Amino acid sequence: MKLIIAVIQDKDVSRLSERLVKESIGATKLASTGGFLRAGNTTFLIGVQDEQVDHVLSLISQNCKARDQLVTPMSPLGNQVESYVSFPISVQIGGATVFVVTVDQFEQF
Ligand code: 2BA
Repeated sequence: MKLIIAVIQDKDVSRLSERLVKESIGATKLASTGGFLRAGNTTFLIGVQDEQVDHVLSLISQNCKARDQLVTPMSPLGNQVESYVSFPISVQIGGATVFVVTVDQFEQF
């Protein structure tokens, strides 16, 4: 058995959720926050049999798309701690960041 941990942009969550429910694939959604952008995203925990992994990965890739987002990080100006200049940069947020890990044991009580 595998646990698929997928960090998904909020905009893609309902489409992916609907697809997983439609295919009777169990999933848990956790509200999460990206460490870089500090914006909300959603982390799916999806427990599946080994032979289902490729199918679930294809559902994720079909339902999640990469987007460019303008962000305005604050950068220090010179040596003056209180002076900052901000300039927008474009960051591409992937369709999904996915980890597949082996599950040693699975129980439901
Ligand atoms: P964030 O950490 O908010 O990152 C959003 C996007 O910002 C990233 O998209 C990447 O394109 C960019 N980015 C991240 N760190 C950067 C840096 N130090 N310098 C410049 N640009 C940077 P993705 O790579 O598609 O990641 C989307 C979200 O997936 C991340 O949101 C984070 O929540 C999660 N994630 C990405 N890599 C991860 C990892 N190795 N471990 C755990 N979660 C991860």
